[in-house]
Amino acid sequence: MARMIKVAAAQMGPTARDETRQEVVARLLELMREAAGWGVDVVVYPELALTTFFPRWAIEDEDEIDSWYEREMPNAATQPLFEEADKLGIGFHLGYAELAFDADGTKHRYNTAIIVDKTGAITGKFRKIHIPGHAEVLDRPGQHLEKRYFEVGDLGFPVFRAFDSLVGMCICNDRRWPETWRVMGLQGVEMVFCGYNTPVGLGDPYDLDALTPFHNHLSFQAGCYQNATWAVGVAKCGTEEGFNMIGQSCIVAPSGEIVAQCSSIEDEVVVHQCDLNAAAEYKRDIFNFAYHRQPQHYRLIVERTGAEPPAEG
Ligand code: CDV
Repeated sequence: MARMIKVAAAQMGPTARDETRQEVVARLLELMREAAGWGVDVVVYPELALTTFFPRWAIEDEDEIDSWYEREMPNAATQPLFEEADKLGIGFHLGYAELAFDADGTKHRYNTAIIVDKTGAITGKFRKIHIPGHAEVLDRPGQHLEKRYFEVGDLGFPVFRAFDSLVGMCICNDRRWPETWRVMGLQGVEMVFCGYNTPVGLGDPYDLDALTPFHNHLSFQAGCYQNATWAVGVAKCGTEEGFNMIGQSCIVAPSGEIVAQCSSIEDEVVVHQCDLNAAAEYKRDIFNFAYHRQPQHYRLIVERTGAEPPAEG
């Protein structure tokens, strides 16, 4: 018997630096209502969905830096999203910059995503692990300064029971790393939500712009296939404050096939009805980890070939 979950990738076009949270939330509400009209169970928004991609700038003023982060979730600006989700009976996934404080007042900055259920309650939280880019400004046309603004997430890659399925999250650069998918795959993940802001044209000396769209889909398709899971990959894209970011938001099946994809670089919703049993079939057969995957053999390979892990640095 089919086990269905209907998902929407709610891609966002550019967000201006001076766009308020309220203005952004109005866009998110419109996307949510469109998804609800399609009878969707959960709508997936991008990484850092509430603001422009501020890590492209080297901001010095602490108060200004703090202004890009959310101190609590929900808060006054985002509360309407939670209320609309409850009213429409739709879940959502939202990426945002999070300011967290220890009991002693120590401040932490994370690139965070949450899962919200159909009653508007937060049921899962993830903090980005693979923080890309640099902390210091480089001599090149564009910057990607995430290391300046975010600590490495401290929650691992948990898998949650949500929407009658096992759901995991990763954020943007996390999707490029096989261990991201495998850690969730080992927990039986059936559906992965991943928002991204992927720039092109920064003038990186190893500029691979022409391959960036290919690597985006390659990461999702390989991760899904090798770990027998669905994924929803959602971009914030287009020309934002003069910088270009790829679109290509997609829904990917456990076969590795893209079953839905955005065609614009603007706000756009694509929908797919996903049969979780398609994931179960791959988990039962070719990617039956318990049956076929034997980590003790990997150790033997290292011992017999004398292979050493590469040196750090
Ligand atoms: N926001 C990101 O994590 N962006 C990275 C870029 C910098 C490579 C990405 O993986 O798309």
